[in-house]
Amino acid sequence: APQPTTTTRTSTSIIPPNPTTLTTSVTSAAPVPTSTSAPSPGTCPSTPSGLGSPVSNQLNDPFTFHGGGKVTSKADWACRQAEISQLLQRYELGTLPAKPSVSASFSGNTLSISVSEGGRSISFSVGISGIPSGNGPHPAIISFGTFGTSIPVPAGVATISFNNDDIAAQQGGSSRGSGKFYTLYGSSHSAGALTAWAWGVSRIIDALELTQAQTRIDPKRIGVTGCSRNGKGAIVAGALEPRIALTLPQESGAGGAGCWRIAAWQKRSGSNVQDSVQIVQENVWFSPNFNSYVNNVDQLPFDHHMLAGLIAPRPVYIMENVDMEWLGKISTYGCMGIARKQWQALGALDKFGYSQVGGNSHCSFPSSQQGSELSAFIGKYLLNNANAGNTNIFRSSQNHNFNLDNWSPWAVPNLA
Ligand code: MCU
Repeated sequence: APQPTTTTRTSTSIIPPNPTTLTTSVTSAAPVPTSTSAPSPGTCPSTPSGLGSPVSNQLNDPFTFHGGGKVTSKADWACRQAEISQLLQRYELGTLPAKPSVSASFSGNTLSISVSEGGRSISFSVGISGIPSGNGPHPAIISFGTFGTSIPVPAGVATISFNNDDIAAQQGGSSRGSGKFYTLYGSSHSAGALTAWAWGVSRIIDALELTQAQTRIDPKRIGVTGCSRNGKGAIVAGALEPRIALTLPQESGAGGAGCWRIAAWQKRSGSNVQDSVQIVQENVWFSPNFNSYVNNVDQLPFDHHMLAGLIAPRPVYIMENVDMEWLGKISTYGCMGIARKQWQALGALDKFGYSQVGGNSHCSFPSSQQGSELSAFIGKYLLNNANAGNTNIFRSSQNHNFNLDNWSPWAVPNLA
């Protein structure tokens, strides 16, 4: 595979054109992150407004704050994650609303969820199947899409079917602003469908916390999965909701496990990849705010290795495909190979899996990923079986000859 040339990869410190038009407000100190390693209030550096620098076609340094300071501890990392989340929301995903008021009831395998905010309310429900017998509490996997999950869920783990399209429609450009999320927050809310779905996943977990005695589901052992467009949903939900214990995106491709800059570089050399320019024309997965940046992704203060890094050090197992360039075979391999450095920094490589194989049709689960990979992740991180197998995985069935270090010219600190 082609590599970035040094001449086009060394631009640094270029101030983006018209920075004032890109700046909405000065953001004060980052909100206190909700991850388990959250530092005490007031300890995070403030995030300067604007896109910052450098503009670069290499992948951004996750270990340097937007204001320039270095990440040198776990507490810094939690601050940096909160900052990265804010930047992703500001320029790409749209705003994730604060927790609204939620009530829930469980009857006949249906969990009914009512949400209200600012005088408006909506309700939606999810089916829970395969709840094991016994008091538990038992783990569960939230599966995007109404037609069941495409990964095999083992006995002992329930499946929660999430009709994500009901929360935010994804029927092309005309579905912008449709769905229950927008009924609640208004059709011009900045959130794209991915953010709206992550909000829906959070409300399911709120509801599980309220009904644990009835559902017998453990809200602390919840996985999330989905394939393709719904795989993008799964990785964004894992990134934005720290209560997700295991993130399992399948064939999420561009806009999921793929990096914008890698796809843009491939596109420049004529490859038929899905890139930022095309994806915002195809569907409403992202905020309309992202449209201003899709033609020059090099100015973004993040890429999707940092979306994935919002999960670190929680466990993630990313399943991808080598058969179709459109699905981001190189952009997901490079992006996640570099994302992995965040788990490395945290001493948590046993919580990172990336596995890329071919020969299966899109979204059908290949058996080569089951026994020693998916089962190991679910066994260890949802079923609490420490001996479920190796979960330090980074592999592709193809050699892409892609130099991960050339794309990530920054040091990996030891934050463990
Ligand atoms: C990989 O996810 C998407 C892809 O981004 C789209 O370009 C294509 O139209 O659909 C894929 C998908 O969701 O397939 C089910």
